Amino acid sequence: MQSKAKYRKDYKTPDFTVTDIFLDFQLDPNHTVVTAISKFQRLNHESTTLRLDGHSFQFASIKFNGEDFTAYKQDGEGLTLDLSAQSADQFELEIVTNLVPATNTTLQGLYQSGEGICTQCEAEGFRQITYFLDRPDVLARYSVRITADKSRYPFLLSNGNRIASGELDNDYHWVEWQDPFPKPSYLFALVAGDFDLLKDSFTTKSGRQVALELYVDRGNLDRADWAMHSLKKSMKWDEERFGLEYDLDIYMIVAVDFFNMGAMENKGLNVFNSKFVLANPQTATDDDYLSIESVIGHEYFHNWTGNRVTCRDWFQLSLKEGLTVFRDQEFSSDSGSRAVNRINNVKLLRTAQFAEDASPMAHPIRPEKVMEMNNFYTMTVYEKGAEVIRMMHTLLGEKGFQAGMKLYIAENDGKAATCENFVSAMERASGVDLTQFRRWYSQSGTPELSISDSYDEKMHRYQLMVSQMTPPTADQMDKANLHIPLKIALYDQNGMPQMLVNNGEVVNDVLNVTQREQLFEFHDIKTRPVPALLCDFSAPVKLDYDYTTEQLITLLKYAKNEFVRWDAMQMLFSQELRRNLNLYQEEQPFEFSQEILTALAYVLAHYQQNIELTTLILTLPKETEFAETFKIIDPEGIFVVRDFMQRHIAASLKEQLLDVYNQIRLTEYRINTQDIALRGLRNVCLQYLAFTETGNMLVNKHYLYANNMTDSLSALNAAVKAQLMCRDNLLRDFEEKWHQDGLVMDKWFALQATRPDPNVLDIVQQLMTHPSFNFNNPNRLRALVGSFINQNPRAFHTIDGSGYRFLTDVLLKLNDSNPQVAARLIEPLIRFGRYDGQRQTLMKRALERLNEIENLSKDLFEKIEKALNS
Ligand code: B3K
Ligand code: ZN
Repeated sequence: MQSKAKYRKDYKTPDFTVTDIFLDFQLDPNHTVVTAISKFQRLNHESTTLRLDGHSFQFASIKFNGEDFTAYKQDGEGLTLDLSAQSADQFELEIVTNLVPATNTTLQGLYQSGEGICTQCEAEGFRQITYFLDRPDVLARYSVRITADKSRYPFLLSNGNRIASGELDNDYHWVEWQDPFPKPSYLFALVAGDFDLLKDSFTTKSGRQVALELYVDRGNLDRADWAMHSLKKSMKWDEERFGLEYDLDIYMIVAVDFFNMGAMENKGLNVFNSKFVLANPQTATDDDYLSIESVIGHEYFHNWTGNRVTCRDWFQLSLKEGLTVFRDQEFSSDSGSRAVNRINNVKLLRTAQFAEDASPMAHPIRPEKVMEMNNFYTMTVYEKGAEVIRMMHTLLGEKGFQAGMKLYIAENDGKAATCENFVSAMERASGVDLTQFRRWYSQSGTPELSISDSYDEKMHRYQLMVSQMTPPTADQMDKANLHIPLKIALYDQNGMPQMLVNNGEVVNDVLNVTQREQLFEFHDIKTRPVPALLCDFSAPVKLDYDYTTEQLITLLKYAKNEFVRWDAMQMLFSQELRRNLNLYQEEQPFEFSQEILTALAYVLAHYQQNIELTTLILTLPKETEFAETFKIIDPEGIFVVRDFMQRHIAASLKEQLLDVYNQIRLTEYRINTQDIALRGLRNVCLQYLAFTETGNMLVNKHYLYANNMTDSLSALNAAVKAQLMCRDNLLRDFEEKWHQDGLVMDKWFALQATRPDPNVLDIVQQLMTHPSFNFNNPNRLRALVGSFINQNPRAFHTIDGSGYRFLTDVLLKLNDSNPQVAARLIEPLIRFGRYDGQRQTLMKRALERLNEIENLSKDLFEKIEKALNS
């Protein structure tokens, strides 16, 4: 299907809208009948044709004001109604469609998940349910009536309030729902099934009682508490920090096993990937607990930023996603350690988002051109989008920002808004000029800041010369100067921060970089300072400043700012890797700087001052993190050098690592910041110790004594990565214990897929026939195939091309069953520009093979076309 691209500049307000819709579902997995009765309103009085979106169903009939209607044309993507004979501006359409949820493997529209039935409508899935004005600027009031077999589907859910229900013959029953808030079709949801239900309630700050209902598969009630706890915490936090209160009397969350992404914020009825709901100490790791809290928060926060104020068109997606990611990041930072959260978000941005900017899919956070909207739920729209919001927060301060939020919501509540509406509210509420700042919305690519400095000993004057440049991207050649907030600090040789003074006046630590080249001057600086640049990653840019090892070690040891300390270590690791990669390519022996080892030993010795930070500093960047610092990536070389670094650190610091490992003793498993931090540090020590002589014994014991998934998995990971003797036994034990639990087995599949063994691809292929594997379940697929292609770069990029052929075979199959997941998995293949000629040729050949198939989905087509034309 070669459908056309849409452009942001072509936006037109709709000629018609729908004010009310009544949906009747006669639910059955093999034959569902949907009757949609909508009240239409003509907005453009000249218009005589009504175009409705719709596809992938059996269309039965259409009535206009109760009469059979035949003046329409049907095509693969919709229905065009000829209304030239109809003069009324208000009319009713009744449309009947037939669906087969059981065979809908796309997991969009209405589909079967396990024994239940559910929907996923964002972005354009509602058109797989009925013909409709399936665009976010058409807001209607929904009433929904669901009829189904009662024993199979005792729970029938939809958005809003449950207003009526009844029993029918043959053990059928029905329920009617009404959502008082007008909403776009992408927020519609329906769920039917048999569940265990966890009930609770929340009293809002104005004293309203909200019923909270969490639906999980039968038998999973013991894994539901954390999600419920997180929901209540989110509701409270949004009231306290943003002054935003929940609006309906009920909030429901349903966990399903078959889901294309993380979760969906449907009004009053969130549908979640069970991965982001279910947790108990035996099945979930500390990281799982934290991501559940963050995703539950994210979807809840959408109720205001997304649902009450929605997007005018899909080009504005970052309006709700960037802002809501910013809000969930703040939620996590207020709950745990701000620095740790910041570091983890920056890691993600620097690897995944920077890589996207450097790929054929580069786009601004507000894209200009889209073929398949599902392809734009990206790192750029979400994560860079959140960085853009964060920069506004930095420029305006919390007070100015909250004033902007208040104004934005007051002006746009109940409406479909644009990114411009948001920026304009921020600007008017704070008085800060954001004219140049707006370019972040239209310019793609990762800006580069080159900084040099000079110090005048006599004058006690320090200067920073800052220049900015954004290299061209696949989508956009010419780049303009951006408004970049650059946060800095100046340390003296003893690590004391210096006051920033210019001509006797204290200046802000956030410098406004707005020109191609700019000079910043500081006075009364007594000795040559060590600059900490881009503190807290104050802008999503790459920094180029020629740090010496000594300067970085000073920052690592003494900087007040935790982020700066971590970032200094990242740069030290990078320098070390780069140096050794050159040696590797020249076939020279490796070297490891003694100064860096001493610095690491210093950090480890002071771990009690900041346990979490110690863990993060000690953690060697992943291969993919290192890879992103190169224009042309050598996957084999990076693996070999990183492996050397890991073994060298382990061997040099083994006594100290073992000491810390032994000092940390936790008996009971508790999920709180302190214990998570201690487990984290103990486990990072274990990962290194696995590479020493006592590794096998320690890891084996760690696994045996583990009373929680964090520790079990950490041992298993160490055994696999260090290829220990105990590995096969442990893997087998884990499999025997958990083979019936898909979510837990995902951890095992992911570990198998990231084995350093030379025959890992054979193992992965074997595992695709494992009884716990299911090709149609995106979680399983992401765990096994996704981990192999994204987290095992050396194996995926094997020079014989076997990794590429394997992925192509998977994509050929997925193209038919689930194009959305296929388009996610194709990403590493379209990024061939980052590899040597031989790999490039093989990767392109794989893409050409895909390009030749007849029914290529537009999800894959859009990406392949961009890649091959780049
Ligand atoms: N809004 C959904 C994502 C929908 C993705 C559609 N392909 C979840 C979220 O961002 O909260
Ligand atoms: Zn979201």
